Amino acid sequence: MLRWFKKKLAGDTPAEAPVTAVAAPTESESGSFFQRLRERLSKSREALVSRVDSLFLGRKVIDEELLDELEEILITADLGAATVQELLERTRERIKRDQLRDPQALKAVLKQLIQGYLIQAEQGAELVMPASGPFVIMVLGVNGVGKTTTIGKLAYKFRQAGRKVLLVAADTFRAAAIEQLQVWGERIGVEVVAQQQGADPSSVIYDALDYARPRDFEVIIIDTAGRLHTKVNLMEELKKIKRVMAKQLPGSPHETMLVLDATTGQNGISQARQFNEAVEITGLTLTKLDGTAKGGIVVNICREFRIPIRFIGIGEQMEDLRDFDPAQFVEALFGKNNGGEA
Ligand SMILES: Nc1nc2c(ncn2[C@@H]2O[C@H](COP(=O)(O)OP(=O)(O)OP(=O)(O)O)[C@@H](O)[C@H]2O)c(=O)[nH]1
Ligand SMILES: [Mg+2]
Repeated sequence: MLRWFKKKLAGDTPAEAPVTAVAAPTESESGSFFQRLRERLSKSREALVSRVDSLFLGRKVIDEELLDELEEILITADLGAATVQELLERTRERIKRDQLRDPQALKAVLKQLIQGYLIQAEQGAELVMPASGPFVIMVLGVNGVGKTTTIGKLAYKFRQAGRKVLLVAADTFRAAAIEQLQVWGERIGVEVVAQQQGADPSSVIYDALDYARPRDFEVIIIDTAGRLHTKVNLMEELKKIKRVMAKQLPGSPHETMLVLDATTGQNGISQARQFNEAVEITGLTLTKLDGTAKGGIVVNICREFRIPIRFIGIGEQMEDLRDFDPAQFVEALFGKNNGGEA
């Protein structure tokens, strides 16, 4: 849990050190934890792995026809055309090199290649914590993807870890956005800084950072609007917010987190591209992986952007935000029984 900041928040990491440590859950915790993840990913698993299984059932050889059908499954599972092409090319190389004949071996290769994409996106992307002062996370994404909910869940995680958290309601555009954050704040027991609807988001944030300074907040999470009058406005607004923050608290935001809704599939790719061009995204959260068959999008995103997925949302409850762990994710998709089995 809280893999990427646990150490620093526990106060035992040297300043400016990358944070990598994981607090390992107990065996029974990890068992039920993993089962829940598996359960929530069941639609994606059906769309990808169960279909691959039925394709391979009873087949003794790997031939072009089999590969064609595999291609179709991968495309349908939202891995994206370019990713699928590359995946198949690499698969063909492996078949040739290792002289693979057995479709089951092909499944293992597929799993390995997919995991490779997910791990690759994580490399060199460790979060460097500030030597002192609060850790500031700016959360963005188009409307309805789950920003505010993710912030609530994230704040809950930090609270569970005993951290002093401040939420900032910088979505001043949408009616009820401020109250929604306040409701989360109350539910979790964390403070929320807000002004009236229509206030300038940058000045809300400015005041919030001012407020936080003498009060020893350890984590500040900022909610932003998903929609303004135009998309250009939104991007310009976000750029401005970043500038204001960097000036007031050098180094912040320490994390610019884009939230993407997994159910929108390939659409998420173009959102990531646009936001990344405007404000340079440092981490992703993928929401609504429960109840969607489009989980393959995770692979596509990792291959396209090399921006680490920090968290995945697998439900609407407070506990339904998970650290994204490539090995665990692939296991939950491909695995038969529990964490240990392939
Ligand atoms: N099933 C499921 N629903 C989710 C998840 N994350 C968010 N939601 C739901 O998605 C809806 C929109 O979530 P919000 O957090 O309000 O989204 P937002 O990005 O803040 O939206 P705007 O403020 O309008 O831009 C809510 O009904 C959430 O409960 C998730 O991981 N799984
Ligand atoms: Mg919101």
